[in-house]
Amino acid sequence: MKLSASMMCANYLSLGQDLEALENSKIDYLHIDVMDGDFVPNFQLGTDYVKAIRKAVNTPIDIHLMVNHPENHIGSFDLQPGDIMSIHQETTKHLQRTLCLIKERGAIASVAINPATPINAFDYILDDIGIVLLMTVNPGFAGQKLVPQTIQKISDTRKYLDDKGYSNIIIEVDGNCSFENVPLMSKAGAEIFVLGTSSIFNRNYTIPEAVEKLRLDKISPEIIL
Ligand code: S6P
Ligand code: MG
Repeated sequence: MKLSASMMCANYLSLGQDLEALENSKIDYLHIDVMDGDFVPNFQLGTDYVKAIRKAVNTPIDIHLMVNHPENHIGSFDLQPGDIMSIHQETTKHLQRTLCLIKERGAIASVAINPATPINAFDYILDDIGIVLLMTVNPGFAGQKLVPQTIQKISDTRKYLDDKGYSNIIIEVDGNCSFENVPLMSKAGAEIFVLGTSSIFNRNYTIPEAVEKLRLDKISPEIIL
């Protein structure tokens, strides 16, 4: 299980403290949502934000581009080996070409799809990606409720990938990854979880408490067995 902190849910007024807590809690990725007010009805983080975060911490960065025509913007981002960059299948006519641009920059290329986009969107690009990002809410906002049928979609995707011989491709999930939903998503086959207001940026827990709870809740079924 890998944990990716959704930075649009961090406290902007004490960002340094949140970053320190995330690094001390050994969070695996910092998830940076980039929104263009066009593909999604919201504006969020940009290229300077990525640069600033990069200077502050060593944690790999997981950039989620929710922008139309991502092919025009890959070069604007500070990408390092080990980072993830996800682009939405719905946003480009040049999916395979754009994935190659990401790989050329040394990052792990990933394709994201909305809850209603069928998983055959991944056909013919499986050699070009390391990760698929399944949206478990409609993209644009934090604090939304899970689209319930996406749990089945996670299982269907795992089977689809395995049947095609791509067991190496990892499933990341984004949206309402709560303490209750993460074990269900994990059981269905998800391995990277984007964590926002439902868990690590939840007022009832500190960041280290939430991270510990997520890791324990995930392993507790095995302990019981
Ligand atoms: C949503 C965005 C996400 C959210 C995250 C928030 O469009 O891509 O990364 O920031 O899902 O988490 P939560 O727990 O508030 O749903
Ligand atoms: Mg996201």
